[in-house]
Amino acid sequence: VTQPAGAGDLAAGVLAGDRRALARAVTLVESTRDDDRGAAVALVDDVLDSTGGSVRVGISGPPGVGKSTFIEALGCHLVDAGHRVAVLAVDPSSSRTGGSILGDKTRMAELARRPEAFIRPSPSGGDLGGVAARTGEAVLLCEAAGYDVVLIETVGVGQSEVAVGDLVDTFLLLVAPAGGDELQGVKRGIMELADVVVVTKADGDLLPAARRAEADHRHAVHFLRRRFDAWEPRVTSASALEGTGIDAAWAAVQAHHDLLAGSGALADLRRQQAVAAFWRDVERGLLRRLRAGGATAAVDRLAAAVAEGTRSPGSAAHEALGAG
Ligand SMILES: Nc1nc2c(ncn2[C@@H]2O[C@H](COP(=O)(O)OP(=O)(O)OP(=O)(O)O)[C@@H](O)[C@H]2O)c(=O)[nH]1
Ligand SMILES: [Mg+2]
Repeated sequence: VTQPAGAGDLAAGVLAGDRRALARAVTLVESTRDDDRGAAVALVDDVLDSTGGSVRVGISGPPGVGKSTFIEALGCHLVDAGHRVAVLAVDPSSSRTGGSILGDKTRMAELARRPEAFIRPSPSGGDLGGVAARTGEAVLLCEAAGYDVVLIETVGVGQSEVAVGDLVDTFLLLVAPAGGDELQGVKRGIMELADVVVVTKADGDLLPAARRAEADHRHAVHFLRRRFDAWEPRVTSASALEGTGIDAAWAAVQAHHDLLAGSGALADLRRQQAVAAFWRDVERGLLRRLRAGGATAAVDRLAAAVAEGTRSPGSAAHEALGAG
């Protein structure tokens, strides 16, 4: 593999824990330009021996539930405890709005000021699968730079939680202080991804509702499928505004992580995730290759024939792959 000049310097900067080098490295792996890809993968390979040393946590929840405020409070709590914390985002809407999940950086202003924290908005553009793949590489770069906690934020819309679940050790779901019918609003499939459930805004007038929601969710998770047989999801509540329950939420994450690490399940999980990421990249790459070059027009004609009903999807795909 030939590397452009400076790639080795970038790897050295990342390994030295230099935040500016890390930021440039993440920009490189997020680049959608084909000619950046070689340098990006060479960079990740260069630092690969120094990866794997973080607690990887996915944090999700519906819009407005308090994700940004919670991550700010948790991040500061962890930095105070001596951790180095990276916050990344997978934003399913970024391709639509051009915006970013962490665009409201004002909500994380305090964490952003800490030298022990690295906050990275979601890459804009591209499909969710591509964004998640590049976020997986950003996780490795953060680990190589010495961050021992990586938090990946995503808005709860369905697919994005599944994509983040493929990247993390522990999945933390934030839910609103509401029970009863509104509990039904949290999709069962999403609840089944959660290792830790935290009811937000457990303060002031909302405190009784938060306590009820905590009990309701504790009851509910008992009957759901689990991500790991040996771990029954833990339910807690917290107020990011008052700073209460943040330590308990982290203790639950830590307990889950310790259990996985101690049993060998963590190594298995990460191996499976890495192999799955490989196949997803291969699939996406094959699709891109098929659409590029001279095959585009032929493939488009086949798609049109399927739309008109003159070809079956399977027959058209068979020919498209031959043409690719
Ligand atoms: N009472 C109370 N309000 C909170 C708490 N945490 C967040 N909020 C409020 O809830 C609103 C949404 O908070 P955010 O942290 O922006 O929520 P989010 O989930 O990041 O929102 P999106 O990024 O828009 O999906 C804000 O008005 C916060 O002030 C809390 O612990 N207690
Ligand atoms: Mg937010």
